[in-house]
Amino acid sequence: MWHFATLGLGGNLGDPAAAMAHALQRLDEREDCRVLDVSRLYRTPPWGKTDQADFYNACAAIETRLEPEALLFACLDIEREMKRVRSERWGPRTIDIDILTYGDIELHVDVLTLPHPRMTQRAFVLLPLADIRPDLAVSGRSVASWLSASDQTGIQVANENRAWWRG
Ligand code: PH2
Ligand code: MG
Ligand code: MG
Repeated sequence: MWHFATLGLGGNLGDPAAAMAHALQRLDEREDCRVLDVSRLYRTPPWGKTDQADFYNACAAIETRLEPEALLFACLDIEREMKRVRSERWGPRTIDIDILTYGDIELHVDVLTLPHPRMTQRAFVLLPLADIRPDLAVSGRSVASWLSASDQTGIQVANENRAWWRG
């Protein structure tokens, strides 16, 4: 049984675009995950903790046979394998892979909350997600509708070729 999910990727240390591309390729290589669509690549001002380098962000739509927690662990495995560096919450990191939505599941367990609890406020998530799934319903509104209510100040397209992540 294949399930539809969306992912948010980001990073602001080292070569984040290369790290995100590598992470998406690793997921796509798995026999239980298929990358369907990837957004454009964005350069975004840091959110939460503002005295750090700009981030690169993107979103992906995938199909997976993994259950939500197993998908999370697959993402964390890729982060670990890439020797993710993270110093503090909301601080600089080489790679971050977050599950944004999984089907229309609402889940609250210690390791994972779905939909991602802050995604409806963050333009650095909504803008790339609207590239690929503007009509996706999240917490009662479409991605496009959440996006129109969000603050997109300072966000730039860094690569408009949607194949940026392919090797
Ligand atoms: N991720 C964070 C904290 N702040 N800011 C931007 N622009 N992009 C991110 O991906 C990001 C952030 C924690 O995951
Ligand atoms: Mg995150
Ligand atoms: Mg994360």
